[in-house]
Amino acid sequence: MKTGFRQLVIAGGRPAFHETVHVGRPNIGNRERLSERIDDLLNRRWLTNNGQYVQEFERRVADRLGARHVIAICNGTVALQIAIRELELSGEVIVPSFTFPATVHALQWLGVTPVFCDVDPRSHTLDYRRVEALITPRTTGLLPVHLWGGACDVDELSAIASRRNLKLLFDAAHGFGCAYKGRMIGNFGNAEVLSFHATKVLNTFEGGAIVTNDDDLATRLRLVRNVGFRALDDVAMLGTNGKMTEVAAAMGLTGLESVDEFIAVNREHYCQYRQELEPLTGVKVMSFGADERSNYHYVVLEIEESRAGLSRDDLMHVLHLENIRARRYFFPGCHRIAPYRNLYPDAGSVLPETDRLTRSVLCLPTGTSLDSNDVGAICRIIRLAVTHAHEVRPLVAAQQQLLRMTEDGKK
Ligand code: T4K
Repeated sequence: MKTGFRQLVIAGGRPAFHETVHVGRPNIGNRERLSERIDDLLNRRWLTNNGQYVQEFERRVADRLGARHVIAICNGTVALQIAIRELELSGEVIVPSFTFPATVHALQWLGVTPVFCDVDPRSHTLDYRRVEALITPRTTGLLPVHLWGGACDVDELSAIASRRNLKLLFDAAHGFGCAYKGRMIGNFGNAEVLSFHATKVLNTFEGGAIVTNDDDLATRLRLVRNVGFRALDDVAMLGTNGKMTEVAAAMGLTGLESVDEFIAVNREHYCQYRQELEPLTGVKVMSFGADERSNYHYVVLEIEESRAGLSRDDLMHVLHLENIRARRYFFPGCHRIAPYRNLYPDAGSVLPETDRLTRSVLCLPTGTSLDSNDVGAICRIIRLAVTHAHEVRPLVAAQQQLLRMTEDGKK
């Protein structure tokens, strides 16, 4: 247990963790149940193409969300692409830059121009107050992102979409098990897209789903997912292969049986982080709104450099030395990555909040692979780093300079 500054690796100590601690290690449910399901699907020799586990998974997710249709897809990115296409989004779509690149890539992939909008400082989600100024005659929709286990300003965004006759697609990759004003995420807009990637609260190894209460849309989505096939030798429309496999659905069904425990563990870790880090100046654990029910998927720190005495990147450096792989999602912001930084070089001028967050946000490890001792150890390291910020900063700067010189020497 680290009790003094000199025990930190940055000051010459030994790493707190022998094995790397990650932000998003997979939550794994009952292995025996999973093995039984895998044996069963192997025995039946039915591995994909809308098999019985996929159908059961879709039913169970729909029941949990109280939604009419859940269309399971091979991953969240392809689910976004299929939904964007079937909602006939074209021209321009308003989207945050403060998101995982997949959100924006899905638009660009289909030839739709992403128009970056700034985010709300509290929720980090699309700032509805800035949306209308970005609407042009070419705008066909909004693509807000429910982030971290919180929700967007759903009511305001829905009102804008209906007033301006725009489609509304939510990226709900982080949103499984969350609710907004008592209604489960999955039920808003024209459709919502979930991710079941390995790092998500509920995982299917890789996976995703489109959730909608629109019957016609759901019918088309099912056809598109299956290369447009309506029946044997009968292709009804242009499609792609977005099918979820049976083994993925087996993992999802098994995870669903334990997902409330996963969320409970996340919540405990979140509360512990908040309690232990609250006294620190310039360090804030992001909170969720009173209207929301969270899955506490991500623990998000905001470091205010001028008050904390050290930057987000200084703190990340300290944590990485301790084998704690804290992540600076979504650095540097989509508007600063390829191809957008060249396509839209001026986008940053209207994204001050996004730029602030990409400099100040740090995601901390959580999930069922950690226990409260691990969380306590991480908090102690953060506390030692912040309370000794004036000593940490020059040490980080010196190490980084050494690293740069070594790298230059290699060139
Ligand atoms: N929209 C949003 C808002 C999203 O956040 C995402 C994905 C999407 C759309 C697209 O959905 P998918 O197409 O992915 O279904 C990770 C995830 O790969 C990605 O799914 C997620 N968002 C994003 C926020 O995080 P990376 O590049 O940080 O992944 P990676 O490989 O560094 O994994 C994160 C941590 O988890 C690592 O520190 C290692 C650990 N890990 C990872 C895997 C895969 C494990 O311990 N075991 C594993 O099996 O993107």
